[in-house]
Amino acid sequence: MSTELKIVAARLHRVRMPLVHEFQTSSHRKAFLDHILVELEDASGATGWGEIASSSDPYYAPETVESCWHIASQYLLPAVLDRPWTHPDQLAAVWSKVRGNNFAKAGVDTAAWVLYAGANSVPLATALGGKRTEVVAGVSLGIEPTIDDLLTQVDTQVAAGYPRVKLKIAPGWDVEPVRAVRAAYPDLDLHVDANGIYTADDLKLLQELDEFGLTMIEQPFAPRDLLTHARLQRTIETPVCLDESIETVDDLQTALQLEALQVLNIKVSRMGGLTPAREAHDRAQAAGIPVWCGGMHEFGIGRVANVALSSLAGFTLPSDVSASEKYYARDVIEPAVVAVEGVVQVPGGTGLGHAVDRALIEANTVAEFALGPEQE
Ligand code: OSB
Ligand code: MG
Repeated sequence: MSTELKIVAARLHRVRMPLVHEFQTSSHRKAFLDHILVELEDASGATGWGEIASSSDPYYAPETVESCWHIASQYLLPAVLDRPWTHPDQLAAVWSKVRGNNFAKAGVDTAAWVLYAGANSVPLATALGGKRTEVVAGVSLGIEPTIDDLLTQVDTQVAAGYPRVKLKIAPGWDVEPVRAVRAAYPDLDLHVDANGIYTADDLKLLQELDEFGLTMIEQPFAPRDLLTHARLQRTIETPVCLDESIETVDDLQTALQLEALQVLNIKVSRMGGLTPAREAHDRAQAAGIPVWCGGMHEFGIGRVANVALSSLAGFTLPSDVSASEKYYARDVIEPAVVAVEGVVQVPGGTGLGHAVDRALIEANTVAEFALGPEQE
């Protein structure tokens, strides 16, 4: 695959989509999301789409929609314009001097991979080296007003066929909701995600979760606090999973060395794109650490990229690639992502493998930015 590509126009679309069900984590509550869709156009007129799935607020990661807009429009898009390339790795090298800002990079990187897969007439998953034709999806459930509300949510998702349920936890919403869900579903593949809200003072409380046979405890402590993650892991059977702690492949190497994790959540956004996400997968696989693909409530474009990534061999645990309809009444791609009994098909069409619904994107666009011939 060595087709030469050159991006001649690049556009950002800030798109606002209402969520079908409000979502609450340990830090915030959301009714709609603004994501930035990245559209790269090459000299042949073909386009590749990517998604910058940053939260509006800097609570999950330091980035915001505004910071991503700034970085993508002022640094990333100008860097890739009018530069010949044959593989997305070469573009990732171009913006490597921009530190951090992984969500912004991820959207541009994904668009480049989609363009690359399309130009070489292969599905995105194949371009990445994925072999699976279907991936198992799990659902992530936010903090609910009451345990009864949570049980209703679990009932709905289990009835829909999802084989794995993850519960967001936070102080005051941890052992009791987990006990209730476990009592209702003794055999369910269940895990919890704290988004880094606990501290070393909470070790005892987290150890109490060990009795529920959880598949993992995800990111109990602050992102940089690898030592406390390692300390918890030494005292419990339940695997510790890292999410926010791992922003680079170097972070992963450090965490592996410290034995701070037994499972890795790979998010395309958090790692800065499919290029570093794939590298993290390779390192984890070499270290014998199972991985799964985390989500950021992606619209269809980012969601399909997550599905493609999850087709790699090391993604042996269910990924956060639930159906579009769990979050959005209508998605920006056609057809939407569907899950049947918790299983999502890896698209077999070239490039993204789904059509992009431009009319819906235009109808929901709140800001646009463009670079290219028509702007000069
Ligand atoms: O930690 O996985 C997380 C959403 C926003 C911020 C952080 C997280 C999440 C999710 C999303 O859990 C799950 C999904 O996209 O299906
Ligand atoms: Mg998480």
